[in-house]
Amino acid sequence: MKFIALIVIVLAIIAVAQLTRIYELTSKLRNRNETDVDYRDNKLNANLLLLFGIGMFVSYIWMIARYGAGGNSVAASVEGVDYDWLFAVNLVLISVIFFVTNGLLFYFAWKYHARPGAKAFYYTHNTRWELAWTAAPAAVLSVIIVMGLVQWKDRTGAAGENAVVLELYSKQFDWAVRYAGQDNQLGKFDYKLINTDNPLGLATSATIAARVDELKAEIEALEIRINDKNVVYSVNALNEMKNNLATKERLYVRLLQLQENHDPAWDAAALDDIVQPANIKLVLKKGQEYDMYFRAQDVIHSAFFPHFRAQINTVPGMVTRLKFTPSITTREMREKMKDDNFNYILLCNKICGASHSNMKLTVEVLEEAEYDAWWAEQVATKTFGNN
Ligand SMILES: [Cu+2]
Repeated sequence: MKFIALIVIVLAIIAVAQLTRIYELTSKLRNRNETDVDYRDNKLNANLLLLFGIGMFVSYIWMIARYGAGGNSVAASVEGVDYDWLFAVNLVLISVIFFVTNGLLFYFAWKYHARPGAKAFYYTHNTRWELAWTAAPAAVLSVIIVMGLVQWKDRTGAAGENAVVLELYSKQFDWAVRYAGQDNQLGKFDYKLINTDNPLGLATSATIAARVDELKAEIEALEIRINDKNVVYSVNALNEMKNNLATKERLYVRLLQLQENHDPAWDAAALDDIVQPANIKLVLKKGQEYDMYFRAQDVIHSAFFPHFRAQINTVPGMVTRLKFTPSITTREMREKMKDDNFNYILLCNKICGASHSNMKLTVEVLEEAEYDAWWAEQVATKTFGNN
């Protein structure tokens, strides 16, 4: 099918080229220069331009009617309703300006096409008009930007007292979730502590000690290999091992500093955190405000919750945050959309590598009672901090 379409396109291009050639030859036969433009050509072009303009308006209206003016579902968060309102204001404004300016553009091009004997009116400029069409858009844009900033401040500003804290940890190519536990406080972390037992690098006296031991063992093993007189290494292999050793030794010094500066009183906040490894799901409670913190391990990702109308970049080396309040449970949304398989999702919205398109997490919004049951189960089966 695609191949046939391609052939049709190629043939159409050849046909147009041939037609142009024929046109040039007939012009020559009629002793007429093909670069001459006469009244008939102008009129034809003016009519075609008007037709194109009308076609563009019709397709715009058709697309809005067919696909809707914005998102593909109702907003599923309290804040999303405000977002949709702002989006609608923008769309109405843009549409009105689009129809007025483009309507005039195509109409004038049609009405004032060149005619025999008609001479163009020479008009250089009008300061008053130029001022007007610079100031008016600037004023309108300022209003839109301020309205956007007000919403941005609301979405990223301080969360309410009862907001539940959680963390989303992004890396190529998945999302892990950390719930703050009973104290609603996320424990400290440090990237140097990341290993298979501690994928989010949580900092407790135990994880730091374990990592110090682990790194010490790695350094010793590497030293033994480098000094092994029974093996002859190539210069490259030896250099690589030495570089690797130097890196590990630097890291070791930093870890000892971390250990020295760590206050064991901080452990409690981390020990009750519930860490869920990548690709499980994010479970939220309806009507609960969430204060979400985001981290990235490798490159910049972007946390995008399309149904909650929320998005924020996740950046290596810094913590970003966002808040929203889910207002519709997954079950209610399935009924609304008449789709039993519907699920809310968290997507990565920053092209972050080869498998970027797979980087998503299911989000489930539950009623309070269901959520409490789920939460009790998580607390009972949690592994981090219990060993
Ligand atoms: Cu990503």
